[in-house]
Amino acid sequence: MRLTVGQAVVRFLAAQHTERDGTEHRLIEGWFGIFGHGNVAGLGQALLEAELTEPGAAPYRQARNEQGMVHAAAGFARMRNRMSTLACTSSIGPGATNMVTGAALATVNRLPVLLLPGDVFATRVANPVLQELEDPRGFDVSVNDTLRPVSRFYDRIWRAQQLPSALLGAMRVLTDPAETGAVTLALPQDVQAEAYDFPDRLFRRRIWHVPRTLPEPGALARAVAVIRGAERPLIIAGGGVIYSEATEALRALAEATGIPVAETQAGKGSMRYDHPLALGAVGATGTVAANEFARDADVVIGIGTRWSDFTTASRSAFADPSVRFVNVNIAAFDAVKHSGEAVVADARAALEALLEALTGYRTAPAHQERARDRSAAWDATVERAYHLGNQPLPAQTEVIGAVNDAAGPRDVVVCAAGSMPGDLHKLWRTRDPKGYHVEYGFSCMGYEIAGGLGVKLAAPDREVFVMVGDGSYLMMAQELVTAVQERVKLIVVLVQNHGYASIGRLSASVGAQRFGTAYRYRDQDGRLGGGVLPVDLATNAASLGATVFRAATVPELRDALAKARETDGVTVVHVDVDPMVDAPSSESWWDVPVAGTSQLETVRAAHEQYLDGKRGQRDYL
Ligand SMILES: Cc1ncc(C[n+]2csc(CCOP(=O)(O)OP(=O)(O)O)c2C)c(N)n1
Ligand SMILES: [Mg+2]
Repeated sequence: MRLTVGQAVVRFLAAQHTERDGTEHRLIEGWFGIFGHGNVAGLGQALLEAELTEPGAAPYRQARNEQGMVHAAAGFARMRNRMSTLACTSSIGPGATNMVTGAALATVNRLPVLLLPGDVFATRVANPVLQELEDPRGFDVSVNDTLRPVSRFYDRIWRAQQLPSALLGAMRVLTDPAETGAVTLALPQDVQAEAYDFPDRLFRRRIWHVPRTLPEPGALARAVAVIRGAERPLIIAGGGVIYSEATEALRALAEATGIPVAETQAGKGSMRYDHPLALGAVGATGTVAANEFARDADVVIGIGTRWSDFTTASRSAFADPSVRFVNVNIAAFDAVKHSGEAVVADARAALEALLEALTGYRTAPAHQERARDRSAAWDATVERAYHLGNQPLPAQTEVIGAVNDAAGPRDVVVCAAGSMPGDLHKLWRTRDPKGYHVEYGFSCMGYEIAGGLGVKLAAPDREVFVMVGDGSYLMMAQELVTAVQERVKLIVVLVQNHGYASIGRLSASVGAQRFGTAYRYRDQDGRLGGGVLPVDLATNAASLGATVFRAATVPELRDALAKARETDGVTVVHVDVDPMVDAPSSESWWDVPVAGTSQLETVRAAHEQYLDGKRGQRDYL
């Protein structure tokens, strides 16, 4: 079949599917793209042709920023448990490098996204082309090489003949649960437009089977032996539980064995918040309940977690000197962490195998009663935080409470950076495995709205509440326009506290006096300590086409959220909060090194405290 490389890519991707448990999905459900000379005549032309001749085969959407479109694809893929994603095409140069942050986010979070940046001429007949960075050391280097370290698969198609093997290699990585992340195929702009006789077989319908890899019997037996010897075991559920649709299997195992469950950021929602064995969030942004169980645990069973520093409280959370780990993970890389008994397997398959192999094992009733007791006590803490009655401005925890009350059981909360992810991790009452979507692998300011757009595209039947701070909003709000254009319904809760409250708090904790973290005018003394800036983000959102409600009090906020539910399109609910009111403490720690010497007393005091914290840090070897 004679096609351009661009046309071949579009046709090939439309024929790719995934399958798990007998259900098929389209792998690439659609496209985002921003056109420039690097892709307008190649993929741009091909997408037009597809839209005109085969509607639905390759639905195309505009974006406003290439980073934003990759975030949307990542949000989409996460919402679909990695069975489907979106393709993103960019021009060359800045269009391509704008995708680097999005690619890193996807790879850190192990979310499949397919990136198709344009690239410089393969023929080099007129180089340097516009936006080409010339490297005197070699002409095969381009800015797209910056995507290489943040991609799990990267190839550049210098010749049309290379396309079939590159496409097949890309699909394998996209659909492999252990390897997935950003996948990049760089497409030189002349090659994109070049016609070539591709074999028809390339375009046949293909199904990529996503395996439920079974645990190796020896590994399972070793893990079971460790668990059977445990008196105070704790399960830590990570994102793998949710991606593998293993939440029912997890509940069954917890109930059969009486092992309580704590959750990472990506794993939140693995258990309903009100299950008697659910301890909620663990680690630096955890609940006091989960952190108490973590401190005492003799065996910690991680399922689908990569043990980030937030989860382990920088390796201080698990304090029993002889604590042992069991790690169920599809990626061997994660399964061997903390010298754990490694069970390299699909989470659901492993949980089902553990359920059978642990027959007869049960924790002491006191262990289960303590779990019920501590999680009930934490929920009372949450209830108080939801209804603080702070004056004159509401506390952020009250905003979270109002949004939680406004959200139905299946609705989704989306967030990524600032002080809200930690507060949500502790306080959000999750009732559905897909109801909590906080990107905290990369914690990327600017993910919120773009990612929320992807979430809503993936789950149009759920209400999506995007919670975004003023700092993140100012970094990337432009995909609001994409949502307006596509008539996507989004409810954005814009939490204004005039600066980086989270980093202000962190700065104070390292003795750095909130330096450079508030949005303030420069004062007479030359420092950023003047008045609050006259920034009106509600008007900004309205100017982008959103319906805007301003809420000054919690009752007004609740009212605005109810109205937002009834409003089509994009709604932004703007609320001012008091940045100085903290969420309830996690009674935990996070390792952020403090200056070892300073003329400032605040720093010297913080350093003493830091050394104190370091004493609780372990190596889990
Ligand atoms: C792209 C990016 N740059 C910097 C940071 C570091 N950072 C984390 S939170 C934060 C401030 C976020 O401000 P805002 O959205 O207003 O939330 P708040 O802290 O006020 O709750 C910064 C600068 C980041 N996470 N991402
Ligand atoms: Mg802020």
